[in-house]
Amino acid sequence: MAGTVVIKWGGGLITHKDQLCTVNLDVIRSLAEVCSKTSKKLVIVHGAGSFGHLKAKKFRLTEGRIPELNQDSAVMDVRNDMLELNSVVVRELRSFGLDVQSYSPHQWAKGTGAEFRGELPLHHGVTVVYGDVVDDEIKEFGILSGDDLMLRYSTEIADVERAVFAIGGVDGILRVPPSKAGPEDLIEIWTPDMSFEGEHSTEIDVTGGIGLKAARGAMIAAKGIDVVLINGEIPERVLDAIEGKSVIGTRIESGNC
Ligand code: IP8
Repeated sequence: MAGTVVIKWGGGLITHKDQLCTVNLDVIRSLAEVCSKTSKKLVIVHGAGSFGHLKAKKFRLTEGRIPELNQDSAVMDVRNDMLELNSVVVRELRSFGLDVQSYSPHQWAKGTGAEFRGELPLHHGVTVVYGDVVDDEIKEFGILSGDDLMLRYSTEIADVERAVFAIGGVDGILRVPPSKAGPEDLIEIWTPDMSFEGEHSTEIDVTGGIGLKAARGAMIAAKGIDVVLINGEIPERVLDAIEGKSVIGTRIESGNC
């Protein structure tokens, strides 16, 4: 039987990141089509992009409850916005005939970061989860990143063959910021002792951008799971990465840590 591949659809890939709650439907459709072409069992983790980060940033939701801010409606809004993005992802996957079940983290996960609590839900077909606003025992609520879901799914469920991070706009981890990079700046094999100058739009992102992906990727690789980071805008690369074929992108290794 085919093994499982855990794949992240980055939020910057599937949404227009600077326009509030705007999906990139062409990309979602092309990713959904790719997913219908593999016999691997899939767990899809999608990011938030403009459906999560902008409002979460404005109302400082990563910090948890701040009494002087009125955050309750923002918590509800971001959860609802994420449900809307998730419904597009699920609809497009189903339109290619896939048997999909999605599980909203605010209903089953508690706490944020790599150590969040909750039993990982799994469907016998395609499982979908996503970065979300979750309850937190200390902060009351917080932002659980899809990158932490990637870590836990890739290392805790059975038969995982590899983890794939599909991101937007770049071919992998680059030595210099994307705006200054040429093809020679792609890091083909990355280990945590290597530095890179990823562009992280802290004015938009509330989670860790490419740095968090690299860090979580290394933690996954440390458990013996192959990890690759690829440009999700190129469908052939996404399929090759899922199938474990050689592909343009960055392989993440754990190094000596
Ligand atoms: O885009 C963030 O998830 P990520 C989730 O996977 C929210 O880091 C709601 C901002």
